[in-house]
Amino acid sequence: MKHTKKSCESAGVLSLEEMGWDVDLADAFSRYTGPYIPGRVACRQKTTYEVYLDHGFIQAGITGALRRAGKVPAVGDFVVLLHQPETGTSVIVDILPRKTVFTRGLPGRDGTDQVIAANIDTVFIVTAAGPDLNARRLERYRALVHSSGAQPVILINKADLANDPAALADEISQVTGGVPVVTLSALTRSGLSGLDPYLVPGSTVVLIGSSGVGKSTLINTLLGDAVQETTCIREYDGKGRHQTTVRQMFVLGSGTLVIDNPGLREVGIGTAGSGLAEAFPDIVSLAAGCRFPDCTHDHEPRCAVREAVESGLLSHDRLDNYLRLSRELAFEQEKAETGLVRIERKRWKHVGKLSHDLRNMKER
Ligand SMILES: Nc1nc2c(ncn2[C@@H]2O[C@H](COP(=O)(O)OP(=O)(O)OP(=O)(O)O)[C@@H](O)[C@H]2O)c(=O)[nH]1
Ligand SMILES: [Mg+2]
Ligand SMILES: [Zn+2]
Repeated sequence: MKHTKKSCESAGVLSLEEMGWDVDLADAFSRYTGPYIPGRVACRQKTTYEVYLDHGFIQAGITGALRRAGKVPAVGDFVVLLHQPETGTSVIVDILPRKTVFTRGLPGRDGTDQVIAANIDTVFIVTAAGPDLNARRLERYRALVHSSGAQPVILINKADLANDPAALADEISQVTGGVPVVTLSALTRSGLSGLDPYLVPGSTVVLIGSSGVGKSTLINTLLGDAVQETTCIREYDGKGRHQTTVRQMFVLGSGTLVIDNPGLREVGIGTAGSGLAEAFPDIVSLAAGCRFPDCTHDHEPRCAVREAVESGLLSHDRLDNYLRLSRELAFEQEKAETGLVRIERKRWKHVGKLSHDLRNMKER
């Protein structure tokens, strides 16, 4: 497979359609008449966005209205842009409806989930042979991916460091409930062809995983180019290791869009509630046999889930992990809701002030 150069350099090679533009997006965009153009966000740096256009590329800011509404474009978003001839700059005025949203699960300050990327077809959950390989962590990532609507694939990188890569893959496959597992080495290129089914033209893949598992190395290998040397957005983290600090979309020679990500340190579960059920289908079906419909499988009598653990049908670790994740979820949801209440309150204060001002005007 031939792969070409990176992001901004390769920008302009694709048409909107080749980036995933479809009738739904065209329909949503059609209500913008005037000097508007559509694009797709490739990179976000503080206040500037790099946006792919139909066979083009542009740098843009966002409107104050969008920022005030808390609508922050994410990498992968299709957006509406307006060129401002007076300043010679372009601004993003709207975000078109997202097909999938992949959130970090950690609510932002206002209680909303932090969006990692939008309009994603496939998520490569990258881990590496060695200490990072951890079934519990993978389960956690899977729960996040499942609620996003994208297809998860687990990549075990650094296969060159494993004594028996095939055995590793087998072991991980036991606990991933049918999610495909690909073992490879970004360094030696072994196993790389296992990714071919997902690297199809026009589809968008995002790479997530702990820092240091080799996400950027894999992207370089797929691009056939050292991206780090051509992008300035890497910084030294003091631990003697380079680290990606910005999310960025690249175009592979295959026509696939690939998004590199900074290593995720803490992956919360956020409001990805439905993802929990997807990651633990065994527990969900067991729970149907619990005496209480709202059983937490913690202390209630006649709990079918705990009985399954006692009879050896379900592993104790797995239930533990499930319980921990659901507690975390409840906590995050509460935080999110408190955030919402705060926003509501602010809005009512604003409305209150408005009607007060209006009354004053009438009285005058
Ligand atoms: N042995 C071996 N080392 C690898 C492989 N892939 C990556 N590495 C090394 O792992 C280290 C980290 O690689 P990166 O690509 O920067 O990791 P990352 O996941 O992008 O890390 P962050 O950007 O911090 O999230 C580098 O020293 C790579 O050379 C591999 O397949 N085998
Ligand atoms: Mg990286
Ligand atoms: Zn129960």
